[in-house]
Amino acid sequence: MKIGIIGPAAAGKTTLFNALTGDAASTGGYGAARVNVGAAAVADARVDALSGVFRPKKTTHAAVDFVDAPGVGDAARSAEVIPQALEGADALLVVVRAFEDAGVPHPKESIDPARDLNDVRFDLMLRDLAVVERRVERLERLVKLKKDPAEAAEFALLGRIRETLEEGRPVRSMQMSEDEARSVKGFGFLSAKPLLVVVNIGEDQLREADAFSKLNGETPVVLAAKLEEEFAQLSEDERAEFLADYDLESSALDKVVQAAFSLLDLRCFFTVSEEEVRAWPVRAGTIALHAAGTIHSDLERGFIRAEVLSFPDFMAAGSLAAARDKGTLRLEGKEYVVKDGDIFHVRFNV
Ligand SMILES: Nc1nc2c(ncn2[C@@H]2O[C@H](COP(=O)(O)OP(=O)(O)OP(=O)(O)O)[C@@H](O)[C@H]2O)c(=O)[nH]1
Ligand SMILES: [Mg+2]
Repeated sequence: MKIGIIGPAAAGKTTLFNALTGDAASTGGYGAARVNVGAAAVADARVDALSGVFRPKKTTHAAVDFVDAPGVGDAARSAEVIPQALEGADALLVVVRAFEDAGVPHPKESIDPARDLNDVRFDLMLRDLAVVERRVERLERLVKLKKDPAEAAEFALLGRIRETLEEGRPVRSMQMSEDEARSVKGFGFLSAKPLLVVVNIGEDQLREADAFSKLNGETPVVLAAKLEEEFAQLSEDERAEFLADYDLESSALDKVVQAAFSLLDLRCFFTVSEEEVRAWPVRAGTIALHAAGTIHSDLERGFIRAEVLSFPDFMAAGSLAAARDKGTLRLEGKEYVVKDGDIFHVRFNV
């Protein structure tokens, strides 16, 4: 799963990226058309508990990939670099700035997160409109010449998309059939992607964080990216003291990752052994056959059955053998819909 970080210049995108991924990409280089890529582990106490039981050589938490794009706003850059970096993203994370700092000039020379969020939404739609128009122009001639039904259908769909965008609504607000949704995916429309909003506050605003709990109809995650960046660089021992200093209960980074997870409607299943305990994120509604395929294509090809056990049932039994004896370990077929927290073992034959 990949999330693109976007927002106005100097909003703190790279700072948040560093905090999330534990990287140290250089911040403050406004205007640099540099794209950073990194991963954040998804904290999950269940994985830690399973790891405690199996004591595996390796423990792998689910991960979310983040792509840190340069600031939107500069027309030339937003037309080229940003879409390329973001087209493959499953969702977009918009960082808007609430922190005041005279040393960090805002491109619009005033601090207004609601305005900035609207600007970003607008930029995304504008860019999609340009994509639609280029494609429509090419198709218009083809449709007249060849009368190909697939092209005619695409032409009609693009017409609807154009209308939606011209009315100021994002592509994701449209009702679409499965086929239409698939073809829209191919265009990489940015306003079709789910949007997660982060308001970046200054450390002096921690007490006023509630003021941003609603922003233009969105429910953003409010955090101080610079503090989170510092926090991410600390050792376990130093962290508690750091949180106490700022009167914080916990880092907000988990909230960002959790919000991304629920935005994309992801569930985690687990595989367990002495070799590795691992969490696998899949979309809600994923069937056992496809879950097997995310582990390895051989498991999907040669799928026979899956042994499935819920995390609480496993912990209650204490071991796989005990769960089998108690009858809480079940056999499921290809069509079984994987649930969050399932422990999963595929029987296969290739
Ligand atoms: N005071 C203060 N400064 C911050 C905060 N967050 C980020 N900054 C600073 O703002 C500057 C810009 O931060 P970046 O993370 O580089 O911003 P960006 O959105 O990646 O900027 P571009 O990539 O140029 O669009 C850096 O000097 C950061 O240290 C904050 O919460 N408070
Ligand atoms: Mg940056």
